[in-house]
Amino acid sequence: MAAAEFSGELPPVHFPPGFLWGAAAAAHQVEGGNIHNDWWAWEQAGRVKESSGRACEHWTRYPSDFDLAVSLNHRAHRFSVEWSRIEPKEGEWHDEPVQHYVEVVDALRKRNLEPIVTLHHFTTPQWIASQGGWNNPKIVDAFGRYVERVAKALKGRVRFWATINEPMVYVNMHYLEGIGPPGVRDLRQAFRVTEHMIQAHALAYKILHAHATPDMPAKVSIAMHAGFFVPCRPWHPLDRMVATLTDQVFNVAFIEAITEGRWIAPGIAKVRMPQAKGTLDYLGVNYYGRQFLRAGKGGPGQWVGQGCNLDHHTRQVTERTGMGWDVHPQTIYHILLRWKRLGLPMFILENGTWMDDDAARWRYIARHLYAVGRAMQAGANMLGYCVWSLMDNFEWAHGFGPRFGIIEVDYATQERRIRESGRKLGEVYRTNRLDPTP
Ligand code: IFM
Repeated sequence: MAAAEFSGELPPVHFPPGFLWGAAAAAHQVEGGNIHNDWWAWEQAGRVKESSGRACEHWTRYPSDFDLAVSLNHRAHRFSVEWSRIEPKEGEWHDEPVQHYVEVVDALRKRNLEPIVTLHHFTTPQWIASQGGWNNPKIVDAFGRYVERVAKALKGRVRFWATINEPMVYVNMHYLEGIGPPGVRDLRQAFRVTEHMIQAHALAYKILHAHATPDMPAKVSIAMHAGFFVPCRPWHPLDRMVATLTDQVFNVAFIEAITEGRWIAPGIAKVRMPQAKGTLDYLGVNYYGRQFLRAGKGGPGQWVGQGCNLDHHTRQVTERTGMGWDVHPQTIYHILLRWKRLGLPMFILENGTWMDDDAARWRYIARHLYAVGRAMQAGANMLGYCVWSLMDNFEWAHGFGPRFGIIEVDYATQERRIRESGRKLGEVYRTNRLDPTP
């Protein structure tokens, strides 16, 4: 889709009635007091500049936070369950947090918000992290036991599940870049962790389906971070090769494993993984921006080649977010048309930005959403759209500086203030209609 297709002369896009409009968040980023996971231990060890601490106190404030979402015409909400609250020590199961999440789901349903439940969003209980975490094959069954508890407790209450949030970002961040626990930079471990995540997803899929009920059939996916890798020097064959290979490992391999039951093992040889075949009911897509890659000695943080800080891309990269990420709404259109070939419905489980200027945030959201609408006109079967995020929150290694919320949080007082971007998005959610934004 060419940039001109975003011009003001274009017609509005319309979304179907029942489209699941919402926002997303994750336990450790908003709840506060998640003291039994590896991120907490990492924070306490001073490996990041700020600790998640009380975060947004969403653990207790969720009812009023959901009221705000309703006031903005939301119809869905994505949140994650914190494994380390339910099993803070190996084999020591706590019912109270399980009951809490049942109440969270009931609070959503009472407000006509469709719950979308993530089971792993970057945090892992410290007890298993200290035994090697996702690098230890034992984690697959351990994860299964936890999922079993959650599935039983939420039986008949939840339709949409995301087993693992952005598995490949998790692997990148924690096992290649080393900016999250355990802070490893090792390609071999990165592959092993990926393999365990595929197995854990497949097991969770079976458990969630076993607990589904006829009136609440399970729809299970991962939340896939849809990377879009661009050769830094488009004319350079090695840069092109690096971009293609990274796409293969980052985007294609996990999806092929959970649809076809084939996985690229260390050494890039295909191996069969029959238990994972067909374990995807819809595709959850997270999209933020493109990444530019170039040939060079593969360093920590990349599967192959090197990342590029975009500084010299003054022509291709016309706008950047507060995180320094590229802004390129057309890409979400191409991504959706690419994955349409799976023949599955898709759901944007995350899209949004941190911009100092809220008008720029709205422009980012509106342009991406418009591209989603155009993709739907071109045949992409979309279930809904969740903006990241309902409110400002703890952005992992970056602490509380980045503000992704459509609702501002004053961390000193825990006051919430709806941003203008949130109100404008709420109007789209109410009317199912969006005009193009130049
Ligand atoms: O905050 C994160 C989230 O946890 C996973 N997806 C990307 C977001 C913004 O960086």
